[in-house]
This record gives sequence, structure tokens and C-alpha cells, in this order.
Amino acid sequence: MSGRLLVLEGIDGCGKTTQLRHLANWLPRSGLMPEGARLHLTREPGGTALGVALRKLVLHPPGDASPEPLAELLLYAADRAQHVAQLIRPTLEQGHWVLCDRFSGSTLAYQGYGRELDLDLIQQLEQIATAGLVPDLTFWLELSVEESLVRRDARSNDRIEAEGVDFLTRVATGFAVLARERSWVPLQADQQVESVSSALESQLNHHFGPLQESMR
Ligand code: T5A
Repeated sequence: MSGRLLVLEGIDGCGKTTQLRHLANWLPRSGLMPEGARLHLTREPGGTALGVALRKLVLHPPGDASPEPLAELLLYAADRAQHVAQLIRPTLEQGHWVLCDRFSGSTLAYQGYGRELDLDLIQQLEQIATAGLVPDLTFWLELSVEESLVRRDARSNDRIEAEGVDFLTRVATGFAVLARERSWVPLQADQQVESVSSALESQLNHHFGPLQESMR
């Protein structure tokens, strides 16, 4: 596949959406993307029409009961299977770039470390849902749980955001472990927005600049 899949991961409020918007402007003008390649922005859950419906179900479920943890895991896997097959893989095959707000790392962090579901089972599901597709580069926006809570104070929480501090602390630990195991690029997300953006830019230049691309 000639396109590139870039992913932003991290706990709630770490600034993914803010940086995604910045990269939407910066990347196409950066000179890093081949001529003719377009940048496609997307997110999980909710990157396809089916995914939008699944997002609603999983974050704001109908009725009083929350989904069981296993049902929740399968809903995220269904969203990803549809997203990869319908949108991400065909886009990469056409040589375009995809920038995704969350990917399979989030399932390991939230459902694995947060909900404490079996990590091996989640990795098997990851293989099935992605059909082996691995991001070219994943950024981990590292933010403390305390700062995450401060940033979210002003707005209403969805079901997962309302889980509480212990849950979010386990998720944050999970992201730290995954970042190490999977060689994600860590970025300090508690800096000013502009500083996080320029750290992202320099990492992208480092990974996709002319020298690196000629060595691929
Ligand atoms: N989930 C998802 C799972 O449990 N399993 C899975 O497999 C997947 C894929 C998704 C939820 O689903 C869960 C995780 C999530 O709980 P979502 O709406 O995508 O829901 O939620 P988030 O990804 O958490 O989105 P947020 O909007 O909460 O966080 P962002 O996008 O990381 O942060 P952003 O950019 O919106 O910023 C949040 C606030 O902080 C400010 C912004 O202005 C904004 O007010 N901010 C900064 N303030 C100071 N300094 C900076 N550097 C700042 N950057 C941003």
C-alpha cells in the first residue's frame, strides 16, 4: 500500500481533535505527501455511516443499562472492521494518507487496561478487525489524568468519560505500556497547543522527510 496511516492516541481531552485540525492544514502543505495524494481525516468510533450509528450506541446507549464490557468491546471491533474495510484500506491503496483520531490502541487501553478484559482476546480481535493493517506511525499525546479532568470540567461527559478517576488511571497506564511496546512517538500534551503542534510537525518531518522516504 502506498498511502500512509497516521494515528493519534491518548486519554480523553489530550488534544487529539485540536491537533488533527492543525495537521489537516499543515500536512498537505508540508511537502511530505507525494503529489496527488490527499489527506483523509477520520476517527474511531464513527469513521463510516455504520460507525456513526455504532458510536451513538456505544457512547450513548439506549435504555438504562450500559452495554456489558464484552458487548462494548465487540461494538468497537465492529466499528473498526467496517472502517478499515470500507474507508482506510481503499484510501491507502489509492496512495492517499489517512489521519485517524484513535485506532486499535484505544481498545487495548480502554477495554483491556480500563475494563480489564483479556488482552490476548483483544489482540485477536484487533487482528480480525484490521485484517493485519498496522499504522505507519502512532503518536501518543501524553497527558496526566488530573489535567484530563480539568480540561473536561467544562463540558458534559459521554458514558466512557464519566467512568471516574480509577478507570482513567488504568487507561493512562495502558497507553504508557502500549507506547513502549509498540514504539509509538510520545509527545507531551500538557504544553501549549502551538508547542504540541510543532513537536508533531518535527516528528513528521523526521519520519517522512525525503531521506527516510528514499530509504523505504
Ligand atoms: N473508546 C474509543 C474506547 O473505549 N475504545 C475504543 O476502541 C475507542 C476507539 C471516544 C470515547 O470512546 C472511547 C474513548 C473515548 O472515551 P471521543 O469523543 O472520540 O470518544 O473522545 P475523545 O477522543 O476523548 O475526545 P476528546 O474531545 O475528549 O479529546 P481530544 O480530542 O483528545 O481533545 P480536544 O482536542 O477535543 O481537547 C479537549 C479540550 O482541551 C483543550 C481543547 O481546547 C478542548 O477544550 N486543549 C488544550 N488545552 C490546553 N493545552 C493544550 N495543549 C490543549 N489541547 C487541547
